[in-house]
Amino acid sequence: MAFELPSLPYSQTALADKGMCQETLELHHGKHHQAYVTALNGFVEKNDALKGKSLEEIVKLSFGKDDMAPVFNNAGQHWNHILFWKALSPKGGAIPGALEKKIKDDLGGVDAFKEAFKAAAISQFGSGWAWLIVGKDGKLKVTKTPNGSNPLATGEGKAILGLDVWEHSYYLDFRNRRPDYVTNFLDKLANYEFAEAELKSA
Ligand code: MN3
Repeated sequence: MAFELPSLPYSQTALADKGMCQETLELHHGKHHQAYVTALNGFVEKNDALKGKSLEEIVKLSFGKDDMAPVFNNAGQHWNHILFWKALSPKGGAIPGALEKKIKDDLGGVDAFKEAFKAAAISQFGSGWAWLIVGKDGKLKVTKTPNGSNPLATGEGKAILGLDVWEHSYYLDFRNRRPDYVTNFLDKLANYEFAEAELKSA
């Protein structure tokens, strides 16, 4: 069974007045994410060790292996984007009560969380991702990873929110202004309802 591009959980125009235009979603979902899926399927087709494995299994087994780097990059990016589309919402930005309390307890409050997330997203040199995760100790933590890597691969914890900081994710809407893209995500686009549901099932 080949991997497939998941449908967006909203229309391609749904985020336009929230700072992510139709053309960004057309290219990012329809071209970039699709390319990772197509490449991954090509590797699975040629490698019996990957056949029948879940996406999570392929991410974990290919992580940190030089000869598997192209497999990892595409499997990681497929996994990352599946989470990313769910982490955006036309009704984003509002933090529900249980998640807000957890943020206050573990990260010192919403303002401190947003500052930490911005710092991670902005300081990721080149391409990569910023994450809100539930760590091994059960506490929320803000982290970042380069390129196609993620907290599943590194074993840091369970990602409940992720932000793509590759230039293809923000250049049409924010040009070179990554900090504005990150702030816009945290205040207007982030699907904290999804994050809270993932927190509860962690
Ligand atoms: Mn991307």
